[in-house]
Amino acid sequence: MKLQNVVIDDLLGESGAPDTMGREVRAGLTSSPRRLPSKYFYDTRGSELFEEITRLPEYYLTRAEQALLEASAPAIAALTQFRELVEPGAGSAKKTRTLIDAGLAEGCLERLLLVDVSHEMAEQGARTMAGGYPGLEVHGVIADFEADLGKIPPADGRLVVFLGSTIGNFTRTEGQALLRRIKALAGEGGWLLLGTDLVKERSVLEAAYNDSRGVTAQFNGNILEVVNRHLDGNFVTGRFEHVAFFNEVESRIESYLRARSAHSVRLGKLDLEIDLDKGEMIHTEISCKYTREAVTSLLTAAGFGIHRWFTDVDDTFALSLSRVESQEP
Ligand code: AVJ
Repeated sequence: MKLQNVVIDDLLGESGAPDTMGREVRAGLTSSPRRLPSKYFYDTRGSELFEEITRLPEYYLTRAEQALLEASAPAIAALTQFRELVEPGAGSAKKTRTLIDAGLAEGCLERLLLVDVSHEMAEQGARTMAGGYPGLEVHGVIADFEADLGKIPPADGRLVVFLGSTIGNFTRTEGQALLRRIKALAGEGGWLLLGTDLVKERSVLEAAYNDSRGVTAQFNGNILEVVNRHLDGNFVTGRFEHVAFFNEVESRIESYLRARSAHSVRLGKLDLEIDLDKGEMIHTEISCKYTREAVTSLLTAAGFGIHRWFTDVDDTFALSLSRVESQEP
């Protein structure tokens, strides 16, 4: 089917260059403690495993956020009158659809801008949406939201959505920098809908990252397969154990891969060999958990002002709707 309402652009810059991953992996694996950038979880298999995680009984985040979206989308559309919906990062179509339907019902929405680092996700996502919503103008952009957001032309009337507690994968400093780039994308008077997981009982948080079926463990281990494939490595996933716990001081889940025994790993493309001790951990992810004050402070520091705070009766998860207050850096 030939669609008339879709345009795809590739803006992927430096960060897409083949040696970027090599540089980042070398730096991470030779530092102490060793670490791997969590963005490398998401190859095709990793994205499938994450989808599976969202359906696990222990992983409450996605369901809690979806329920909040369904309850708040009409109010968000009525308040913001958004003409363009912008979604950086791989968003599940379900979330986006809830907001699109509300924007169309309100009569304000005209345009959809989907940004993804993966060529297939951006193109496929945009085409699916264009087919499903023939009245919408759909723009798919291939870009890394950590590096290329500044290349997307500005526009008025934007609502940028950054959902799924993806912001939680960044430290406060990184998160603030990312929110400032999102602010530039949102434009003067633009809006941001941010999804954040909230601090709660340790047992609930830890269960969400240590599911009984071991899907999260597979998801964590998959990062080694990604590294192997791209950098000609010989990591053996079975030689590592999944470790995830709540660090209360930092208010975040920290995930690691722990070597079950001492062994060496070689990355051919990097001409790098690392010697791991028994029990040595490779840090793979942080998933920050917020209080309302922490979200407010993060948004304020980035130049946004909170207009609405949507949460469930148990304070499981929050959606905050905020507006660009100042484009000053
Ligand atoms: C998609 C990044 C929000 O941190 O909760 C799920 C990824 N990691 N289980 C999260 C994830 C382990 C997830 N984010």
